[in-house]
Amino acid sequence: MKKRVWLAAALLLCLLLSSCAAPGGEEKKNTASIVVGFSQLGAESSWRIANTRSMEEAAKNAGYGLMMENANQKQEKQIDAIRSFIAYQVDVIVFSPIVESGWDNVLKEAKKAGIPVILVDRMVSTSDDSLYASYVGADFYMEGRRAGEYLIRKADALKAEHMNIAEISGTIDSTPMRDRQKGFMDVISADSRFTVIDSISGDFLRSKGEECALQLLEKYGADGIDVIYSHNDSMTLGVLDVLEQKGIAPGKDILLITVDGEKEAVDALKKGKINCVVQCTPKLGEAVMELVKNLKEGKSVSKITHPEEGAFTDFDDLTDPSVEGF
Ligand code: GZL
Repeated sequence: MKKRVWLAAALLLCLLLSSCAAPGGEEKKNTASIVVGFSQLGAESSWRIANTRSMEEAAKNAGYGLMMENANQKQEKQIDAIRSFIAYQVDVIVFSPIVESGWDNVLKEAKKAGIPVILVDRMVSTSDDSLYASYVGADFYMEGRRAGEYLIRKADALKAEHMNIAEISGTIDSTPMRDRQKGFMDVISADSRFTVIDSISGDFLRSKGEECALQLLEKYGADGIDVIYSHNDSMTLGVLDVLEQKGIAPGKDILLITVDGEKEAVDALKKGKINCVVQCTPKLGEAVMELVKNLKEGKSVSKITHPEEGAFTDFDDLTDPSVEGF
């Protein structure tokens, strides 16, 4: 009798185990078998940290494996990471190129290995756009235009006859730096009220934003600068600290225009210390993983995907709950 009971239990166990391997189990196994190699350029700003978090959460929610390498602002480390993803034969390579140039060779290696590449956040400059399947990220040119359009509106409201503008740019040769500068200049350069007196790079870093502010104040004095246009909040917050240390009222004595939309910057806007925060969402992870899914299913994908973005300014009702940072 006992033997028969054991036998029945063993049979039941086999049936249970085999049902676990049923379609549900296979589906779970299949999606978990998709591995994404992600080369993140660094952790230089709150934007970047939020972007990394978005990628990690989206991969987890999709059930994909994520191999992430942080390049700490070094292009050569990104190239090494991409090569390791090729050697590992990941399903898709995703990366945020720290600068636009110098990627053709490694992207040709990925293409030869038959591994699709998705660009997230930043673009590459290449004559062969078959080297990447898709780009997901902001339209930085429009962000720059929004900054310029705000300044024209502000100059009108202040009835300003002339304004000296100092630009603190992001990482040289990066897509956000190039296009935020071009968009801004395309809007303001025809307006004789504005003179861009200087443009120096703060590399998207808060510490370098502070250094740039000290350098500009040393060179032009507080009275020689009416507006600072800074390519990201981290640098702007560094500028804001320096202005306050020097007894200069940010947002009043010197207008501050910034890009990203992190919470600390939006809070400063609400306190009147920053005048315009152009939004640039870091939450790109879901869009990237949707592209991964479509690529693996052999579906065609759009070459470029821009998220919806806008700007918060001191013309807005800043008590509105929708005015918030990431
Ligand atoms: C923009 C992103 C920029 C952010 C910075 O999409 O590439 O890099 O504006 C970040 O904060 O360092």
